[in-house]
This record gives sequence, C-alpha cells and structure tokens, in this order.
Amino acid sequence: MAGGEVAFVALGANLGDAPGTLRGARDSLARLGTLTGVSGLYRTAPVGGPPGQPDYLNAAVRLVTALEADALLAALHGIEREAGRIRRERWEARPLDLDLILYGREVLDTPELTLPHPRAWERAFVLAPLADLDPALTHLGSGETVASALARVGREGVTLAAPEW
Ligand code: PH2
Ligand code: MG
Ligand code: MG
Repeated sequence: MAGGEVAFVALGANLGDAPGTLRGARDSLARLGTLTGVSGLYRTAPVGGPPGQPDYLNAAVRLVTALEADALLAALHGIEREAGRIRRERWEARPLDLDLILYGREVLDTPELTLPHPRAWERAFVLAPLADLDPALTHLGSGETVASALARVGREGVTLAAPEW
C-alpha cells in the first residue's frame, strides 16, 4: 500500500490515569505513520492475570506505517516504557499495553512476535474496538470476520465508555 503497511494496534490500560495514558499513546502512535481509524474507548472486565485487578480501558487504532513489523513492535514497547510500564508478571495490571494485532497480511511466529495476534479473535475486549474500525476484517487463518467472532464470544464485560476520546 502507498505510504506503508496497514497495522491494527490494540491499546489497554488499568493502572494510573488510564484515559490520559491512552490519549498520550494514541498521539505517539500517530507519529509512527498515519492513523486511519480510532475506535471508541471501552471499559472491560479483566480477563486472566492475578485476581483483584482494576477494570481496563481498551481501544484499537488502524495505522498506516512505513515501519517494518519488528521496528513497529520496538516502537510500541518504547511507548509502553514511556508510560511507566515495567514487565514483571504475565497479564498483571499495567499502565499501558500496546499489542500488534495485524500487520498487513503477514503471518509470523517468532519468540518476539506472533502475527496475527494469537488470542485477538477470542477476546471481546479486542474484538469490540476492532469492530468499530473494520467489522469485515478477516482472520488470516480461519477467515472468520471480526463481527462474527464478536457475535460468537459475546460482549459480556465490555461496555462503551466513550465513542470519542
Ligand atoms: N490484557 C491482557 C489480559 N487481560 N483484560 C482486559 N479486559 N483487557 C486487556 O487489555 C487485557 C486483559 C493481557 O495483555
Ligand atoms: Mg495484551
Ligand atoms: Mg502486550
């Protein structure tokens, strides 16, 4: 595609000033290319991880970027670190999580990065924001659309907090 590859990035936060952190992250992501879509902001019940975590705020963006997938991933980790993220336990509460869900039509499985994201089509907190961006987007393996995956898993625990943010 002219100007780069189309990437979908999921955003999540459940520690500190989550709305402020997510707005800052959205602005940082915009500097990595061109944002061509921003989902609504969703309040979501935590899935997995240590018990007693606060609710998350989740969103997703579509980004057209000239960065290769590995450089984009490094940039996402840099934005997470700027937001104060320290990686300790898997799925623990965090000020910011940026997950690369899709990078063009790339299929990849390395220790650093799996594309498409292996759990995205099973999680309403990813699918609801993705459905705002492109409900007809298909999974590269199964061909299932975002809309039908969301209907399959259901929207339990996921509510729209703000259409614009
Ligand atoms: N992220 C996780 C684990 N669980 N639950 C919600 N609601 N939202 C998330 O972003 C999330 C989660 C791992 O990254
Ligand atoms: Mg995640
Ligand atoms: Mg992550």
